[in-house]
Amino acid sequence: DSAKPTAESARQFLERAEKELLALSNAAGQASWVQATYITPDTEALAAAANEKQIKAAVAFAKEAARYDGVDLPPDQARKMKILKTGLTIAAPADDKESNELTQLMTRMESNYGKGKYCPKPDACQDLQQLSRTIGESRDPAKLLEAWQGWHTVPAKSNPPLKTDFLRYVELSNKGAKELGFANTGAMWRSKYDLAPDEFAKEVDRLWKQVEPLYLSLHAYTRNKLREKYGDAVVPAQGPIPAHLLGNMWAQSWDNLYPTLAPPNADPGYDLTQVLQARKSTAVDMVRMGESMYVSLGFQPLPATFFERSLLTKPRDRDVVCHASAWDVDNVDDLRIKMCIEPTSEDFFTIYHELGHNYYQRAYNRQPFLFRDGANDGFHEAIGDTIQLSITPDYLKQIGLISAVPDPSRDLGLLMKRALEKVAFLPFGLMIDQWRWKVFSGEIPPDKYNASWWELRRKYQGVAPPVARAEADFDPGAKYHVPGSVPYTRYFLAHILQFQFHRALAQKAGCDLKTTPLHRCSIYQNQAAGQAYREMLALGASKPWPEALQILTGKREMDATAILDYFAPLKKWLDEQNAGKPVGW
Ligand code: X8Z
Ligand code: ZN
Repeated sequence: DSAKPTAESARQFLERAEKELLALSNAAGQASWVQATYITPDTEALAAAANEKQIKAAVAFAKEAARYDGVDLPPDQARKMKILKTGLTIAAPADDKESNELTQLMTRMESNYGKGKYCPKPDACQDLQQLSRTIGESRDPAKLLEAWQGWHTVPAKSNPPLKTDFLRYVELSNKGAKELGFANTGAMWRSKYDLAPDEFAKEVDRLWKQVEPLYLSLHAYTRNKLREKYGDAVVPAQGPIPAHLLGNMWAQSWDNLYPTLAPPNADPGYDLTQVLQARKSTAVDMVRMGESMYVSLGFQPLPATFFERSLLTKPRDRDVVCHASAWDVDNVDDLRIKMCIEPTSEDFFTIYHELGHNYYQRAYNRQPFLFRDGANDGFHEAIGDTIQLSITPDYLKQIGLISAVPDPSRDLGLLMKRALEKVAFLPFGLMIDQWRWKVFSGEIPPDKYNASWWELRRKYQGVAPPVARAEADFDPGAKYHVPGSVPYTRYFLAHILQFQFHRALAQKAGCDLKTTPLHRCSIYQNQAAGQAYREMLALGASKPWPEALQILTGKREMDATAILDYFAPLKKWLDEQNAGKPVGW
């Protein structure tokens, strides 16, 4: 209607929007759950239809919210309007045919990724889990190369080829974003951080500059060790490291290389994978350990439905999207995780990550619907990772997984293991959206997608493809979040934030940071730390993230000094090892 918007009509509008969006979110959650855990043409169609309804409604409400620009509203209502206008990760064009096409091809991209297999022979297919095991465990360069190349054939072999769908996705989602007043989908993604989009991009650069020297030290040390192992012909003295040698399909975390890179006379004191396998721990056992950690901090046990409805192991008779995720299907307490758990250290840590999402979702479930979200998406990704940092040798001894805590004089090993996981990740966490932002803006045209992907991999990570690549390869499509349309800068932010959160919680837990280094402090069983954490989590998205950060840490800025302090002893040691050797590429 043409009536002039008022504070009262704003209130009524928000009430209607929250009610409708909640119902549509629940319906889309149910349909997407079935699609991701039982991939068939039918579940794909059902999920696409439910997502289309939700996205169309969200776009319509975003447009309607803009009518209240300039109307003086109470702070909560103004914040809800802002969330309505900037909260989408995908905007469908108003045209019905186009919104239909976009939501269908998005669902198809995710399903195709989930179904992806490398089949050297027709009856000898390997899925991502099997190929990842080879990349993580084998030290035979030929086997590593085959597993790497094998998985990287999946995007081009999908039906239709992933790049075909992706191109159209870029086009249609940009059209939708423009209809909402954004320059493109990337600009929309950058608009959610209570900062102007280019200010946010600058903030990300600033944080990267803070941590880059630490990454360079780790990279140089790793390159030297890999040269010793594989020789000059495989690993160059000065150049980037071939991406198939780093123990992970995307070279995003290098902790599988720990045995090769361990400092002498150092020792984390345990190999969690061996411990879990020796104990024959099941997926449920591992989830229960994670749950107990949260319960020890004063969180409530997971609801019974969590164990009835979650997908915890890979079904043998059907395709599923194995990439781990956490869900709150009714936006209240229908918490679930979807994960193909194996008894490994990596999966043990990922469970703590996923449960962080679930405990955040539950903590903010009494907020109005539009505030049932993280303070920003980096917070959401950091909640469980922070708890991972409390998985210390003392904690593992207390829960009975190891019998003795190694002497602190051997702690370089612990730090190295964590750095291979967390520090190695930083440039990867950054580069994916550096690529996508430029793809959405058109600065990277379709005929340069793969070449610019590798330019950025080289620029930020200092890694190179192990064999020549061509534009017919669509290597970005080999990483879940690209076909899954999940923004990635969140993980970079999370890797900075989790150390800030951990430092603040450690102080609240009474760790004396003058005598106990940050990496030895666990908040396990500490009520004060748990209480402080829950206070921040319960805010959800109701306040701008700097306020949530201030409540926990006393500071309003994201700040890399916490991660730098954490790894300072390792940095010193790495620089000694690197003395006189090339650093960088
Ligand atoms: O995707 C994830 C989680 C689900 S939100 C398993 N992560 C990123 C990845 O695997 O690429 C966690 C760390 C980075
Ligand atoms: Zn996550």
